[in-house]
Amino acid sequence: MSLILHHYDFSNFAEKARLMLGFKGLAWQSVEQPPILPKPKLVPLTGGYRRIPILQEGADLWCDTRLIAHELERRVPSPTFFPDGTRGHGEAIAWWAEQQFMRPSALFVSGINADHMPEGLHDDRAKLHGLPPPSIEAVRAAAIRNRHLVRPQIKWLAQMLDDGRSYLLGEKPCIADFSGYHVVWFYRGRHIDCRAAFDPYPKLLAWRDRMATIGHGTHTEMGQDEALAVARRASPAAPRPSDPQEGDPRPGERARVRPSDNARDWTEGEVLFIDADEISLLRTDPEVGEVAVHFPRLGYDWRRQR
Ligand SMILES: N[C@@H](CCC(=O)N[C@@H](CS)C(=O)NCC(=O)O)C(=O)O
Repeated sequence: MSLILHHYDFSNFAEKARLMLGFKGLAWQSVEQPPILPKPKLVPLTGGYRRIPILQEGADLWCDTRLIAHELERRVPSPTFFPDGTRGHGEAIAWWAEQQFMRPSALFVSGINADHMPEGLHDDRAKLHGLPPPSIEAVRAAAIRNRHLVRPQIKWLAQMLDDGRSYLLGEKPCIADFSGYHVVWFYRGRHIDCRAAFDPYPKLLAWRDRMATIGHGTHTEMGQDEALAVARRASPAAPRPSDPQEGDPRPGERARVRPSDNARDWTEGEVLFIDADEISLLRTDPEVGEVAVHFPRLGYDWRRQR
């Protein structure tokens, strides 16, 4: 297994992936990608998909940390992200954390740090969500509005730990912990640190520190060109048997996929694998040849390509 993670330091979703790799005790190769477009050494691999992190092995690319979690689980079942009795709760809490708790947290932290974020980041993120470039005043004002959206959600997270349990759903970490943790992690280490938001909740702080000790596993640096060369030298792995759902495109048909939350750019290709949880497209790029790009179904749209 030779896993490559495309990421950048301050990406919280990347922090989730790094911690998941650490939890599974994996060694991986680290490819640093830019936090804003253009991403000329990433897009040849994924087509239109530009988000971070991406997991690569040879000529296979997994988009989205939900799918990355399942892929890592398939390879290294123990320790599991889904201890007995936690699966439904774990996935649902993860979905809440990443779909409801994350965006106001990002707007709050970036708003507080409006004057100190990397050049071009506010414009890039607005564009990512289909919005015009915001004024610095609008970014600052968003902090205040979103403070009121994050407060009750921080409290929910703290309340999950009220009875003294070590992790959100018991004595072992599960997928909910990884998904809640990276949102909390995002509050740290900016020009203006926002971690004081958690100060009223000592059990939450102890949980956060417990999660941090999982670490990132062992990794070595790899250049962007080398990752492209790895893909070029390899062929996509043989897919598992597909299980198309009603109305789904069949393997061999052409389709396109993109995140369903305002993302503009589609990844296009031939369906290689499809079931209720995943859709994989085979695409050919002049720089890397044939690659398989894997997406989760939840949170992503697809269309048939005529
Ligand atoms: N649902 C995705 C979300 C990934 C995501 O939004 N990542 C952010 C960075 S934390 C991103 O890529 N933002 C745009 C960019 O970096 O170009 C996942 O779980 O991987």
